[in-house]
Amino acid sequence: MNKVYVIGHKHPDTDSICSAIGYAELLNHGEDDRYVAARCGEINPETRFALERFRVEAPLFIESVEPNVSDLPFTYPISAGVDRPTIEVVALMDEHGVRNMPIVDDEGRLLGLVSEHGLARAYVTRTRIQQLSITPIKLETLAKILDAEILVPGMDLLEGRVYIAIDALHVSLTRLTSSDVAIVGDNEPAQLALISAGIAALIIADASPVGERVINAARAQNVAVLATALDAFGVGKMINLSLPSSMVMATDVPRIGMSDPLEYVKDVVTNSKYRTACVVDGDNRLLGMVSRNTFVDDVQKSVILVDHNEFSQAVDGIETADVREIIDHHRLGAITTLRPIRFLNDPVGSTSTIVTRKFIESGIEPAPATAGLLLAGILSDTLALKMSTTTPEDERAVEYLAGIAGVDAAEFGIELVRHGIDLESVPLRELLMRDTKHYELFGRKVVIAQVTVPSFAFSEERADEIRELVTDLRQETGADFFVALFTNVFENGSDLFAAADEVNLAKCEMNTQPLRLPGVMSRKKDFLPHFGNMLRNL
Ligand SMILES: [Mn+2]
Repeated sequence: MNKVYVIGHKHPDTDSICSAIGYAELLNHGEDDRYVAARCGEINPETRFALERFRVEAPLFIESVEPNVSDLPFTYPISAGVDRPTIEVVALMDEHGVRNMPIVDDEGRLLGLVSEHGLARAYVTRTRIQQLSITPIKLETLAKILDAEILVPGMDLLEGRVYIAIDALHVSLTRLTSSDVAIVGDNEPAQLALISAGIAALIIADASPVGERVINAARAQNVAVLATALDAFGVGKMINLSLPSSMVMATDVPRIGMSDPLEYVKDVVTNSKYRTACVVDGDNRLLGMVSRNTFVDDVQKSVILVDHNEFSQAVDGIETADVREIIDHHRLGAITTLRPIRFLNDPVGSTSTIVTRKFIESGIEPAPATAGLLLAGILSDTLALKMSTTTPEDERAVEYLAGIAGVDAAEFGIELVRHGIDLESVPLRELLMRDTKHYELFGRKVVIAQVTVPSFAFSEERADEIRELVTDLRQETGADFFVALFTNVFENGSDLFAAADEVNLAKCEMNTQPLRLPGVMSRKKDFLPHFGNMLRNL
C-alpha cells in the first residue's frame, strides 16, 4: 500500500501541524503507518514549544508532492561487484533482462555502469590487441569461468599473458615468464616442461588426463593447475570475456536521488546515452536503477489536506497529487478534484477541534501526547479560546483533550500563546507581512495584516514607525487600503493602523491612528463585515 501524506498549509501554524499529526494517528488505527503526518514549511517557535512540551517529532518535511523517484512502484535493485568478470555481469544482465548493470564497491557505492554499448566497445578495441592476457583475477574466479577443477592451487591472484602452447616446446619455453599462463592439451612432456620452466599456471584443456607426476611437479614449483573440458580456443575465448567489470564500465552514468521529480528523471533517462539513471543516496550508495520502462503513467502521491482547502496555500506540486480528503475550518477556496472526495468543512475554532471530534466519534482515544498537541492546535487558533471564532465545541474539545494529556488548559494556553507572540526578535516589517490577507471588496483592493500582541503597549510605543510602514506597504502591494491590526489577546481588542487616500481614510474615520477597536479579535469575523460596510458606502 502506498503512503498517504496528511499535510497542512504552507507557513504552517500550530493547528496545521497538530491536526496533521492527530489525524494521521487516528487513520493509522488498523492501517499501520500508512498515513504519514507531513509539513511543507518551517516549524514556528510556538509549534516547536508544543512539540517539545509533549516530546513529539515534527512531521516529515515535504517540499513538493510532485511524484518523485520514491513513488515508482519499481526500480531495478540489481548490481555487480567491481571484481566480477564481465562474463558474469553479462549473465546477470541476461537473467534480469536489462541492458545495463550498475557496478558497486564493497560498501555498495556506485562506481559505474557496464552497458551493452560499453561491452561492445571494450571488446572491439581488445581484439586489436595481439596478445591474450589476464588482468588480476582470482584463481577461483578463473576456475569458475572455465568450469575447471583446481588440481593444484598456486598463487591466489593471476596476472599475465596467456599462451596456447602449440609451438614446438623449445619455442613455447622461450616465450613464457613466471607470471604467465599456459594452455596445453594431452601432452605430458609439454606439461612437465612448462611447469619446470616456472610459469604461474597451467590450464589443461580438452578434458585431458592429468598424471601424478604433473601434479607433484606443479606442487613442488607452486604452479597452479586447472583442468577443464573446454578446448584451447574455448579457454582463450572465456579468458577474453573475463575482464573485470572495472575495465569496461563507464563512470559517466547519470545519478539521481529518491526525491528527484519524475518529470526531471524522465528527461535525464531520455537524454542519457545509456537510457538509464542510477538512484543513489547522499552517500552515493546505489538504491536502484531506472530505465525507460520503469516509468508508469499514473504515479501520484496521495494526500489528505488539513487546515486549508485552496491550491494557493497548499504544498507545491498539489495539482499533480491525488487529493483523498480535506478537513478544514476556513472559507472555501477554489479547489477542484477529478473525483468525489471526502470534504469536511466546519466553521469551528480550529481543524484540531474537528480531528478531536473524529476521535470521539470513532471511539478511539488519542495518545496523551497527541491529545496535548491537538489541545495546542485549538488553543493556538483560538488564542486560548479568546477569539470570537471560538465555539462551544472548541471549549468541550479543550476540556476533553486536557484530561487525556494531563495538563491545565488555561495555564498551557497562556504559555503557548506567549511563545507564539515572541515579537522582539522579529523586524516590524516582517511581523506585518507574516500574516496578510488580500481581499477585493466593492471594487477596492484591500490588504489586511494582523499581528497578535501581548499588550497594547507594543503598538503604542511603535506608533510612528508603524504609520510609516503601512504607507510603504500600501505602495508596495498596490492596495487601495493597507490595514494593520494589532490584536491584544488578553484584553480583547485591536489597535488599527491604515494607509489609504486621505479622503477615504477620513470617511472611514481612520485618520487618528492607532484606532482602538474594542472586541475586534478576528479579522474575518469581527473586522471585515464592519469594514466592508464602510467601503460599500464610500
Ligand atoms: Mn486552523
